[in-house]
Amino acid sequence: AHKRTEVAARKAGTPASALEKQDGFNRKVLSLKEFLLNDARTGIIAEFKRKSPSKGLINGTADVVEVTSAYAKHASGLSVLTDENFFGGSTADLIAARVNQIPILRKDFIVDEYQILEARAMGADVILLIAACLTPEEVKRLATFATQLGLEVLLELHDEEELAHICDETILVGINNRNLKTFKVDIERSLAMARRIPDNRIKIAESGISAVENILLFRNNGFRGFLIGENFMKAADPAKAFED
Ligand code: IGP
Repeated sequence: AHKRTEVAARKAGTPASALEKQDGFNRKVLSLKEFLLNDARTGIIAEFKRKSPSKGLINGTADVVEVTSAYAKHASGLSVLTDENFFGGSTADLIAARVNQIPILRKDFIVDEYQILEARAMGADVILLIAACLTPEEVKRLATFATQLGLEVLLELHDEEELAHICDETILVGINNRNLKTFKVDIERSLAMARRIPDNRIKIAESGISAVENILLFRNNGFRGFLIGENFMKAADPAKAFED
């Protein structure tokens, strides 16, 4: 509900027709799917996240261009938080990260087509749809809209009941290891759930990944992508943390 109010306010300031004239619309979209399937890269989607509801302030001083440029050398994609309220993110952060030539996920709570137009305008390649926030019909509608704009869609699941949210347009399926209500991370649960996702989807493990062993375990269970935020961001120098 909070998101809808926020979106309505921005819509009143900048109508959709004005967004469509912005630079991002002329950009060629980079495919996260293709980058994830390219074995010359790590499969890691490195996330720029300043703070979070579960951890509070993670890194207040990190420079978005410096950090994402270091990530981009080895990562398969970037994820940039644009939600300001809970995660301290901004559109400016994503626009700054756009200096990198790898796919960028707009990390936010998307509930309205307008936010997808914004994502395209600011230069994102992929949007996130969170099953826990949307009905299967809403996922279908928003994913179709995003696909028509040339964007890819990452559908985030946590519970088995949410498998019904998968649709033709959601080729990228993320499983959040973290329960959004209790903040508890449970990797075994994600591995069990992954077995129920159709083989023609690219599986991405999200949250709480802090060791190479975690990545190998996910990889051995058919995952192609590994979304990592805090583990790098909490370091004094996140750019160096990724290189190590
Ligand atoms: C990254 P972590 O534990 O590596 O910082 O997690 C990412 O998975 C997490 O930030 C996330 C998220 C979300 C944030 C997963 N789903 C939905 C905001 C909204």
